[in-house]
Amino acid sequence: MSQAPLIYLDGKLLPESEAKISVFDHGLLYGDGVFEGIRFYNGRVFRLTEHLVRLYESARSICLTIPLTFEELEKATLDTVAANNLRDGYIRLVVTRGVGSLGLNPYQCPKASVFIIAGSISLYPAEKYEKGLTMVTCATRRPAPAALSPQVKSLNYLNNVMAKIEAIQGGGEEGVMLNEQGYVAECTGDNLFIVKKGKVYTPPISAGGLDGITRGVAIELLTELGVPVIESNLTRHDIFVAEECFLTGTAAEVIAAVVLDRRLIGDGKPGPLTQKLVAKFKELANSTGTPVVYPA
Ligand code: PXG
Repeated sequence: MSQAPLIYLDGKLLPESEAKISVFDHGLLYGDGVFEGIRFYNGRVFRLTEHLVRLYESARSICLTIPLTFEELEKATLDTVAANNLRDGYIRLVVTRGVGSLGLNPYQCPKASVFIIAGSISLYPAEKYEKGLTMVTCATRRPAPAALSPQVKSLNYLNNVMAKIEAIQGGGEEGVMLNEQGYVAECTGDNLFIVKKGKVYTPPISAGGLDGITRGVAIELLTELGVPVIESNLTRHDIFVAEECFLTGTAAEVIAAVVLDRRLIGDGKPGPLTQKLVAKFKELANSTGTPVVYPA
């Protein structure tokens, strides 16, 4: 990128130095808002419609009105990528509750704010994509759905941040998060899968993980490969005795996980099915998606 990035903020494309949110925005004061992380490859935005549908659903769930139609927001997203002349990268689309008073009542925030950043993200070091991730089981549990639905991709990520701290302090890159019952829910920003005897297992969404879009893509691709995918409750035991383990997420894409709590998973190397899936995912991501229209 040659010039300073342009950020979409409430209808305008602004240089980063001018793209500012008020200290009275409830997105900051209370984590009151929703977001999406979206990738684009080769000038096309991957699964854009699915991400926008999830954003509107998250917003609806917290009674937040996004002040743009679906089509307007889709256009703003594509225009932001085009304005930055990026072919491959990452979009952070954020809707905050907007400016209000010092008091958590969201009904005192007259208008939500929308901002869109198009840039890049690298979640794990490049060598981890070759060798696989080290995971640590976190003592921090995923919140019960009755506390806050895990399907709301809200601006309050402290639960995940605390789990990530535990993972890093424990010598790993990623943390396995359990639900209140002790079943695996997901990782701090990724969904988890294991391979055993030619079948793939992943926790059901009801276990407390986000219904990840990359998770859905992985299930589609595995089904195409003729590999059965079974949604079932998993415990740490299931990961310890698995032949392979991999994680999926927009930022992570598809990545092998080879260690849990200092124990090797399988032979401690990315497994053959994981590698096949990584290749299929790259192929799909680089050849499909909503095209960005770049300025001539
Ligand atoms: N679980 C959680 C809690 C997430 O936040 C996923 C699963 C995977 O979902 P998708 O739809 O992306 O396959 C996520 C999404 C980051 C980052 O900055 C994390 C995500 C997305 C974008 C950026 O770490 N996680």
